Order: sequence, then C-alpha cells, then structure tokens
Amino acid sequence: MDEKEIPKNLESDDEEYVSLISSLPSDIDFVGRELFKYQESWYGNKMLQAILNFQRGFEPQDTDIIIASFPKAGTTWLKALTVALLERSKHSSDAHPLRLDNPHNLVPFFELDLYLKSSKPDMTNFSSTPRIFATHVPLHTLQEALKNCPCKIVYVWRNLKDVLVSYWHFKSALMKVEAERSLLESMFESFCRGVSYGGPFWEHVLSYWRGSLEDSKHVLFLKYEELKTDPRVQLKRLAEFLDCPFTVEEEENGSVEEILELCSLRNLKNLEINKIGIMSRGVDHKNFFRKGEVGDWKNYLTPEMEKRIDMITEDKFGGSGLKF
Ligand code: PAP
Repeated sequence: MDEKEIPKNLESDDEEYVSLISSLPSDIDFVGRELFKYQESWYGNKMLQAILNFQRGFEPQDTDIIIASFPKAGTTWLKALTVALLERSKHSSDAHPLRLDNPHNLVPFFELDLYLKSSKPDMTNFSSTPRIFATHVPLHTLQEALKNCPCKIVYVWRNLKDVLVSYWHFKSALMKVEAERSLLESMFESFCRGVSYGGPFWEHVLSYWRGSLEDSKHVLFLKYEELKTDPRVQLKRLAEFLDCPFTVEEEENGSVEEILELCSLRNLKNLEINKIGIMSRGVDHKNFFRKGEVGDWKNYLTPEMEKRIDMITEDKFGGSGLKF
C-alpha cells in the first residue's frame, strides 16, 4: 500500500483527512514505518485518522475520567487502580472485573480502540458513570476533543530510560522475536529525535505537567516511580482527586491494601485471563506485564546512551522542576 494511501477502514471521501495528511511533515520510525506530525506529536496513518475521529466525534461528559500516559509509562497499572478504586465494594472478590478481564479491555483507548473506525463509535458499554477512557496523546490534543468539558484527567509518567527498555521488550514480544540490541539502538535513536507514537516524550510529559499546575482540580500528575515507592500515599491521592476518598472505616478495614494487592503486577500477571487472553487488536494480555522494576534500563543502556538521554532531558525539562 502506498504509505500515504488511506487505510480501508476509513471513510474514503474524507477530504479533510486526505488534504490534512498530505500537508503534514512525515518521518520514519524505528521499524521503518511512516509517521506524521500532528499537533507537534507523531502518529501512524491509522492512528491519526482515529485521533481526528475522536476530536471530531467525542461527546464528553462532566463525569468522564481519562487516563493519559506516554506508552509504557504505567498505563496498565493506572487503569487497574482506577477501576479498582471506583468498583470497590461493588463486587465479591471472584467476580471483580479485574479478575475477569485485562485492564485494557475495561478501559479502552480513544485512538487505539474506540475511534479507529468511526467518529461515532458504539458507546453502549459505557451506560454507567463515570466512564473511564484512556489515551496516549498529549494534553493539547486531548483537550481539543474535550471541548472545555471539565473531565478528570489522570496522567502517569516514568523515567524515559525505563520506558524505552519496556517499549523495546514489548515491541519484540509483538513481533514474536527475541529482544535484539539492533532494535533497541534504533528505538533509542527514534526516541532521542522524538519520532515515535505520541512523541517527543518530553513535550508529552510537559503538556500534562503544565496542565496539572494550571488546573490541579482536573489534571492529576502521577509518577510511576512514586507509585512504586509510596503506593499507599499515591493511591489515596488518586482517590481524593477522583472524589472517592477512602473513609476512615475503609482505611481501618484494609481497603487500600486490598486494592494495591489486587492491582499488583504479581497478582495481575498471574491471573488466568492475563496469562492466556488476547485483545481484539491481537495483542496477548501477557505482554503488558513484565518486570515492573525501576532502573531496569541499567541492564541494557550503554553509558553513552544514558548520557545522551540525560543531556536532552536536562535541556527539555530545565526550569520545569521535573527530573527522573
Ligand atoms: P501501555 O502503555 O502499552 O499500556 P504500560 O502499562 O504503560 O503499557 O507499560 C507496561 C509497563 O508497566 C511494563 O514495565 P516493564 O516492561 O518495565 O516491566 C509492565 O511490567 C509494567 N506494569 C504493568 N502492570 C503493572 C502493575 N500492576 N504494577 C507495576 N507495573 C506494571
């Protein structure tokens, strides 16, 4: 297929899309795929159409919750924690949605799931409120779809070096090959140039960081590493932000610990549904659960790679107060 040809699942008479895509800067990512720069971030052809569908067709509700992240920054965990928080006390432990399905099926992505084929997807699965959605697009692109609706946005970010290593293993698993250094090296180059899905990473993080400073009632900014070191405190922050704080009684009954245990990597990874399940877009559930360690990058990145990422980070995050 010609790289600029519109995929079959799209409306072929969508002139807006045809003219837009031909006007956008394009580049090649680490697997040689053409990406297009839209609103300062990079996307493949199909995903770009989905983002336009989303921006055009989404009808937000004030009670909506949106989980946002750069890929591999802790999305699955945050989805699980959010579902567990909102569903607490509704289910017996065996019938809990997280025991029956993968967090990604419970909380779909706008641009990867819901809006891939249409700007008016079937929303009948979202009959109860609050609705929970997810996205990997930066805040300014998301906000265009929210049309000033005061939804709650929860963002999680993570050290780019661990994001990179996690992404490398994930990509290799998707391609059903061993994680080879040549792929890591080309991913590293793409990441440093900012040319990857939703990238550049730094601008992505900064968009939500600034959003959380401007409107802390509607944008919560979480860090994967802090969730690891201080999960109790971070979970309670999340609960308060979502207007469902733990009561004294719940705290005394161990509700916080119960949710953390249910959503722990060890527990989710060992559930049957996450060992053998496959998503409708063909990804094995098990690929979302690996080590979940802070600093795993030290096992894979060379000192030169480390130095280059640190230099770019210092340059981009300088003055923001953010650091890994
Ligand atoms: P996504 O953006 O494709 O949804 P995402 O969930 O953000 O992926 O990232 C996957 C990482 O989160 C994996 O990290 P690793 O490769 O360094 O191990 C995965 O192991 C980790 N992860 C998944 N679930 C959990 C969890 N419940 N607790 C902690 N880390 C988790």
